[in-house]
Amino acid sequence: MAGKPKLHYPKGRGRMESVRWLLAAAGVEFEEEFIETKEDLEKLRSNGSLLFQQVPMVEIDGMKLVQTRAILSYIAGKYNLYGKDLKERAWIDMYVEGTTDLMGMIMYIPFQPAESKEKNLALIIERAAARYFPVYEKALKDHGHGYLVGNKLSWADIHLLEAILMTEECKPDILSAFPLLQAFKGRISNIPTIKKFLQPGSQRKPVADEKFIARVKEIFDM
Ligand code: GSN
Repeated sequence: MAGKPKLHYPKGRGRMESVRWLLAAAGVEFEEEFIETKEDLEKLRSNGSLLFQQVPMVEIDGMKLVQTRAILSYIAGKYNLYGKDLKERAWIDMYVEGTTDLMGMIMYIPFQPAESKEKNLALIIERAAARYFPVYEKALKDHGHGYLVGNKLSWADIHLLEAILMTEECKPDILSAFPLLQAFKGRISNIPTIKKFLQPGSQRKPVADEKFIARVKEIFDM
């Protein structure tokens, strides 16, 4: 029996948070080795653990996986969250790329100059409300199974819930015009593994604070 996956990343959300979400939703226990300093990162680089000298990196099944998308699709495939055929997989990929784009915009806000933050936040809210959430609302309406793809939980649903909660941190009433997304949020949040991850004390990470941003800038020479 292989050991638990081990996640290598700073102690905050960033690109690793979706990996934490996916493992937690799949009911997989995982360990985390936090990169606290530049030296911690250098150590991983110099011992050949990072294919492109970057993190996230996840040790799983004897591999040292990098590239967030590759890590996530391996986990989704392994834990049966990646559709039943190529067509379902393509839909999951499209939905996941949409939520990745939305979450990517949110993730970069703290790293942007103060003067552009307000404008960028307004753009995120506009994009969520006009470009992304209408697509997921319609998908739930047309599909009618309560999930985005197929008739069971997939990576797309888990990623969408993560994106909804992140967007609500920017604008708490963002779902007011999306009744099916509201119901989806309630339903998916109540899946036992996800419910557990949403409770205090889980491995879910909080919104980045000033201290974390400063540390990340130091570690990655930003
Ligand atoms: O998606 C991925 O995992 C890669 N395409 C990008 C990974 C990446 O940019 N990692 C950053 C830290 S996490 N932040 O966004 C990184 O390791 N930066 C240091 C570097 O030398 O690029």
